[in-house]
Amino acid sequence: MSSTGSSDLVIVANRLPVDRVELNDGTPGWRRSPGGLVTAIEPVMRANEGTWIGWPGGTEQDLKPFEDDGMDLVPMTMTDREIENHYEGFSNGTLWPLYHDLVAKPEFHREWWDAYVAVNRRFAEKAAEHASEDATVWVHDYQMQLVPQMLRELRPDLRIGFYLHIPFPPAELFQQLPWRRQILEGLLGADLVGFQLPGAAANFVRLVRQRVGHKTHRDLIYLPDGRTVRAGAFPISIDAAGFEELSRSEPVGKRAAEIREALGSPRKVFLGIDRLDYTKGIYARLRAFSELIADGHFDVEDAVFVQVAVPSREQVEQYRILRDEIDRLVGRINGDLGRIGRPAISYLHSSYPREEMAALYRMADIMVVTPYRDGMNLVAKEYVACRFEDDGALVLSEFAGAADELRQAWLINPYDINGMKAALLEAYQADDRELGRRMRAMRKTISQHDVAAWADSFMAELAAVRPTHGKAVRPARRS
Ligand code: GDG
Repeated sequence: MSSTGSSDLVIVANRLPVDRVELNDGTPGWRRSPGGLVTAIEPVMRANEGTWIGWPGGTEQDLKPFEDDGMDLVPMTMTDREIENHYEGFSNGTLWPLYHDLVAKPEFHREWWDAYVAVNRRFAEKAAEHASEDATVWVHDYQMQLVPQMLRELRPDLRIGFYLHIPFPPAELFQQLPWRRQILEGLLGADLVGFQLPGAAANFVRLVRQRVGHKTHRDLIYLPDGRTVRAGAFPISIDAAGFEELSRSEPVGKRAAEIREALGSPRKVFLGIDRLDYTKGIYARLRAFSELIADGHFDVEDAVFVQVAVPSREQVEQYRILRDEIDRLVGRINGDLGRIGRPAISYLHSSYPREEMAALYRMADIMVVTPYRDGMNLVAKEYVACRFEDDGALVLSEFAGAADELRQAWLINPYDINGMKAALLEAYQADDRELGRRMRAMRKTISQHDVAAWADSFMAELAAVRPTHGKAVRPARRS
């Protein structure tokens, strides 16, 4: 077999870790995008001179591979139609709601599926072109679930890992998908299929047994061709030390104080930071907060809610509807409960630099994370990492992956508004001892399981699944 590529480690993800932007002099250039995945994978990429294959956003054609800060980046082009059918359509209109417990109704369209297959094939072909003989390829997330099998057919020499960042649904829901078997077979092209939680891995193994008919034993799947696939849980994390350092820095401390002052120095500040997504439970949490004011538990002089909603998937209709709903709710709450210069909710529809995020985490007394379903939720972990004084409260949905590790948060059911109100009030009233006890325990968890440990454990497990096959990948751990 001829291998054409030269990279021992190839990352395949829907997005590249950079965005196409216009530089100050008006020429097109690249800017590093903020997401957690880049931070997670960058160290292992550097240690192995890796190549990252992904879409830079937009429809610009003829983009050439380039190097950015020590990483080889290969931009994939997408046409308007592919963006509509693969990205907005099958990925975000079918899979996203289906995998998040049907929080919204998934749509099934055959032309969306056709585009999904075509785009996955193009990504697989590109990975096959760049991977060296016996290289490791790590494929990411729900937009790319067919890539492992397509790549395996092109390059049986490769060691292939797949990681799903979002939940993997129970069989009862997954079964609705007209292309359920193709997706399962697509994933089985990998040697290791990684999920956030053990329950998701178990859902996958059960579905493979029922729908594809392969033999399974615990977390192992035995394929007729003799290959073994492992399904496992690898809960993702954050660069905890990096966030803490940023939070401790003087400019961030100053900025945190400035924000509180600008808010009118209330006794307590509640904070929500989310992509504006219907899975995140923003509407219900703002209602719960406003009812606590309306019921007289506290006043707008005592407490304010800062909600940052980062613009997301604005071309998808359900996201536009959600934005209008939240706009209306915030307007109504502030109209009913606010006073001059004292809105109950300070609502920001925008994205911010990392430093501003750290300042927000540092100034907030109560972080409110209430998704109906979330693979992990890194915002919850980032808040904990930034609380170096062991203070601050975290109110966290049981249905976020992070709830498995952050047991000392005030855990809530986001469908239960009264339960959520009770937890918000408890967190508001908690004394320093109680806050310290909970936060110390959560900080210990986060510092022991950071993102470098996550990437290393996935890589180590991937190497262990096919020990006689593939080159060694150097670990990411920084000394
Ligand atoms: C998916 C899964 C899983 C947000 N706004 C800004 C900004 N962010 C950063 C946060 C955080 C990340 O984006 C968001 O991550 P989440 O985990 O909270 O949520 P999703 O975007 O839905 O991520 C999720 C994750 O993948 C990883 O596997 O945990 O369950 O849904 O890191 O800080 N960063 C900056 N400015 C912003 O305005 N700089």
